Amino acid sequence: MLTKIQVSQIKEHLDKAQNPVFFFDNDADGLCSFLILRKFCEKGKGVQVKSYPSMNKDYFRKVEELKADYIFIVDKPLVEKDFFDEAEKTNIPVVWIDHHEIQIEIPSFVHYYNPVLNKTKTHEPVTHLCYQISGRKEDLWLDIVGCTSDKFFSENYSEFKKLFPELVIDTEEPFDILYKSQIGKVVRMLGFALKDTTSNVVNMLKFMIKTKGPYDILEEKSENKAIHKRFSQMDKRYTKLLDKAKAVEKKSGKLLFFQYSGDMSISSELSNELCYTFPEKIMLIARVTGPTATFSARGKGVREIIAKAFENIPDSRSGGHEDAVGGKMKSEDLDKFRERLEKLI
Ligand SMILES: [Mn+2]
Repeated sequence: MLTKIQVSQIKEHLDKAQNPVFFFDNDADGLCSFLILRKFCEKGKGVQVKSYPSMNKDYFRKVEELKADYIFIVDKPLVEKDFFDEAEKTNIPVVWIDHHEIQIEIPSFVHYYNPVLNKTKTHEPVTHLCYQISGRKEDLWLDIVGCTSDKFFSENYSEFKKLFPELVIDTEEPFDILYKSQIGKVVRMLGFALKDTTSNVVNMLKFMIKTKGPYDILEEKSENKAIHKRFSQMDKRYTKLLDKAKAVEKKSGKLLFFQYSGDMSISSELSNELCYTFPEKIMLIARVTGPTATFSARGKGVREIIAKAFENIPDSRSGGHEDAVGGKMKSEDLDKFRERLEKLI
């Protein structure tokens, strides 16, 4: 949690801002963080950050385009130094709220908030922090959505359950909520909606700012037609790939190695669900796009395993948490990489 002082400082920043821009990480935790702050202060625009792993300096153009007087960054673990240099040069205050382990030096002019730095070190999703800041009970559902997306069980779940008993299931396991409940479906719908075309995302954000509860998304109406359409399209392709991967699993040992191609990047969603279904296995889901392969890996101690398997594989990169990483490499090295993994596991 944030301290009382931190909460009041962030509120002060929101108050001072006339036209803030909110940069958010491209997942439901990032989105809900933005929405909670936006609904609270009732001003400003949201911009999804698609560059990975760090937010690059090109995003500063958005600040100029929107004539923003305040920059908020939520749930993004890395920001390029050049971006900050621009902000400092133009004297625009930056407020950065995050919950990842700190990987870079944070410029002194940036107002940085991360419960990892507090006396009692915690990692709760940024959505949860934003909900703590706003304290708006009507946004409780967004707290549940953002937390579930980041595999975190919010202590507000029982309160939400009382309000929407038909949307939840009886569990404290975020993955159960994600795959088996209606509020979990909202999380998955928003995750896919963020992968839609830029103009559809812009419309989705406009729509989401006006929403009052989960039924605004679950019940199809003219304003959310695109979200529903995207979900049914992607969910179909997703389920097909998931079934294929499950068939591969039957023939696999400790490692489930699955690769696919296509313009739809859903490796992280696939590896999460496979990891949920086969918790004792190591998952490696790779998407091949021409000369490059991106991948998502899950399983106990997988970060270290990947780092070892990457020795002698040129132009390979990976990063993330102990049990969940993403990365990329040359497609031509995939077979070699797989062999090394088999040996290591
Ligand atoms: Mn997050």
